[in-house]
Amino acid sequence: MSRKFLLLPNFTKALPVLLCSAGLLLVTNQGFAQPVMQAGKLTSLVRTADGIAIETEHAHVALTVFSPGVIRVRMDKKALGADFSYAVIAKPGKTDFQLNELEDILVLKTAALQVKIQKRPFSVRFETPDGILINQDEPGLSNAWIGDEVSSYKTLQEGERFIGLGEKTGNLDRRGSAYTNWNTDAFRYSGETDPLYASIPFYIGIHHGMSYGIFFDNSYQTDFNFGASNKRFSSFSAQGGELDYYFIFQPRVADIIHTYTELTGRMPLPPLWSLGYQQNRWSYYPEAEVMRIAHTLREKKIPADGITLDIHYMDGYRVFTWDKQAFSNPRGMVDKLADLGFKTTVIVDPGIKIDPDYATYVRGMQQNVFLRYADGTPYSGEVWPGWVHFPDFTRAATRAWWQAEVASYAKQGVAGLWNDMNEISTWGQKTPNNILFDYDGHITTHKQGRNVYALQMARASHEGMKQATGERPFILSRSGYAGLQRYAAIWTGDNTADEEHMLLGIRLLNSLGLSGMPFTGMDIGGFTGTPTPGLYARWMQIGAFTPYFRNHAASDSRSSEPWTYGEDVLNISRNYINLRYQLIPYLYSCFYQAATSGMPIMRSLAIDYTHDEQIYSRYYQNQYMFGDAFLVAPFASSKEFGRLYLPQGDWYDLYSDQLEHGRQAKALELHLERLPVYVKAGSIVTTQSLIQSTAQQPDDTLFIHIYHGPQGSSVSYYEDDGKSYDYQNGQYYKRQINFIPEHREIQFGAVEGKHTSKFHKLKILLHGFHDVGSVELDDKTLPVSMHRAGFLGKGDKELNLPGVTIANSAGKITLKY
Ligand code: NBV
Repeated sequence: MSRKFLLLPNFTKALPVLLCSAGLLLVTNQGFAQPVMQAGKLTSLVRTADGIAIETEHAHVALTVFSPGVIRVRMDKKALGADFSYAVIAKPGKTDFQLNELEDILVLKTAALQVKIQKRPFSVRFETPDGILINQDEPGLSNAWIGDEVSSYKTLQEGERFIGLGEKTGNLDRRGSAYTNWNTDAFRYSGETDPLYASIPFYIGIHHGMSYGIFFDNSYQTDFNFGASNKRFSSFSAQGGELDYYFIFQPRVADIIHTYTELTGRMPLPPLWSLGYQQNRWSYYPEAEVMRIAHTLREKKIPADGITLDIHYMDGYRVFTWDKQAFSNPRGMVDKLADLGFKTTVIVDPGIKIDPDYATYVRGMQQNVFLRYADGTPYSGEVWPGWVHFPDFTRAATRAWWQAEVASYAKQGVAGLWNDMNEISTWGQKTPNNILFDYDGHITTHKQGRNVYALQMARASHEGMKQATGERPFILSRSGYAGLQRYAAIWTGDNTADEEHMLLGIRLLNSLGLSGMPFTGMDIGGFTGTPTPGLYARWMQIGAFTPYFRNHAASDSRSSEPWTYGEDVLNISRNYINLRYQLIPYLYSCFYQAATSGMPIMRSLAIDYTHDEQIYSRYYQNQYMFGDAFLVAPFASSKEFGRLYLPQGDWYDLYSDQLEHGRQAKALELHLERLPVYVKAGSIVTTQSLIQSTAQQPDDTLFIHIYHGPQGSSVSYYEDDGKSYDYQNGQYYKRQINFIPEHREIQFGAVEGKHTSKFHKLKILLHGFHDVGSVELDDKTLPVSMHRAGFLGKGDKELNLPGVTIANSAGKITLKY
């Protein structure tokens, strides 16, 4: 269908003109032609099983009630297409709603919100059940098309803030900024670069003590404007496809993330080893070098779980092959690493070398797996191996081929697949738009396919490893789209060794966490460039408080293992890696929480302290919670003083147990050996004895640190075998631990699940409790003795804490103090 728009140089002076071959031009009140087309007046409506179908003068609309707090809005100029999404896995639940038609508006009401649909012209307004405005289409602009580009314009609310949108540079509060989603290999990106590698078109708006989420499920290039260059609206637009968004209204930001991850899925439990320290380099080779790194980590008593092989392990960068000279016996090497307690992860790039002697390529051609132009010729792009074809991962048969190829790695004992260059990245960085993507039977072009390419590659990698090993795979991806959390962890690509980049990395991870991706990491130490020893040390400390703890460096950087920056830096790095390994019981329970609720592990303060305006300030926006208990305050290593903000509540200095009151800013004297970390009063933190890798059993005592505070807290402590899917059949160990200060009680709920805990004893350590001489367990009185404990082990100023050790029995345990 051809459309002709007459673009007039000066609309207001123009004569009324209507040039319209397809009825797509509007005539405004003033009578001039409009190249921006809105839906126009509502012409009909039908109540459907789960919402309303609406026709307007120029659009087809469907509103679906997913749940009381989730309304999906779909709109197109043409009849709505097949309902297909790579991101959304939920189906609308049976939800009660009322529909009232009034003269000018339709009111759709659920238990959580009401949607007022204005009829003339059509526009949507979301309100609380008692009529408080949450979000509305900006009157006069509403939802509109400019050619194929579709946009929704929302009235900017007074004081409105915007957070999330995945891997985006800039500030925590995105007000005043605009962003594009178009997966890009952003080598050496800066603090302003946009777009980066991954697209997650989901954000959270905050105003007047409320918060809501909008997930715009459209994989074309999308653009988000949060009041940049205008003060009238926030908006989201796509270069094609439908306006298809989910409006989420929940009381708290955490609930919005919970709901968003109900829609797009949650991270499955990862293998335990992937929570350990990962040593990377572009590239460790040959085998002798890999083994030297592994042995040195062990000799220097630097705990670690993973060694990663970058592109040089391959034969001429051909994925699924090994360089026979450098790695004559891959299985043998992987086994030797396993004996030392290491898991091996290998990099895989999507580009398959065009080489008739390369079996993967040959099978790919036979099975017709590659992306093609409309004339049937496979697309060739140039990347590491030379000219390559790219698998069309949006096609089921291609994913099946990839899964079969991936099995070769599983056979060699490889445990992790690192999916790189999957934006798609090529030399020239301009993948042609006329390449066709299967899009699982909804054939489309690169324009719609690009942003979901990495998501589908991660899916195939995940399924392939899962099938081949029967165990939980570890997949790391550079690029992605909403829903990536179901298949992979993500890291923030090629960062730079400077202080600002380290802090930017924290905001990127926090933003990813707000956007449903809990398993995140960055190249600790910086990918390009050389960090100062101080920066390296500070970054390693922060790395210990990130979900995926990976040290990495580019091929032309100096090596970046913890021992390469001198003895002091080695000690600092080791101290914090040790701390990380002691925190594994706590951390694994955080991962369990992420897997079951979507709650990220690294949490922007905007999650728990949403309406405290201080946390958005430039000074404090990098602070974050690591799980429920720890507040991490990252500062550039070059600084001697820092400004800290402690939000509401009381806080303990992790190292000294000194109590600080919240809702106050503080000047901090900074020391390189200490990353400022605080523990929220009332918290429960579980730790274990130091181990050198998760393959090693800790001592049989689980330490339970209780931090006194008026609110107390409740946590789900979780364990399983850390590798298989048996937990899905009840082989897990879970119990609730409650600290109830008003009853002076610490309770352990009865154990759920059939797995046996690693720990036979529980040592309860009391922080900030005064005058506790004994505790009561059942009818017995147990004396409390003093225990030396310190989070940084030897050399740290150790704390002297009252504590008691009891048997870890499976029934309910109540301790009274
Ligand atoms: O495979 C080499 C690198 C890798 O080390 C890095 O982590 C990726 O982000 N890869 C990019 C390709 C080349 C980057 C210049």
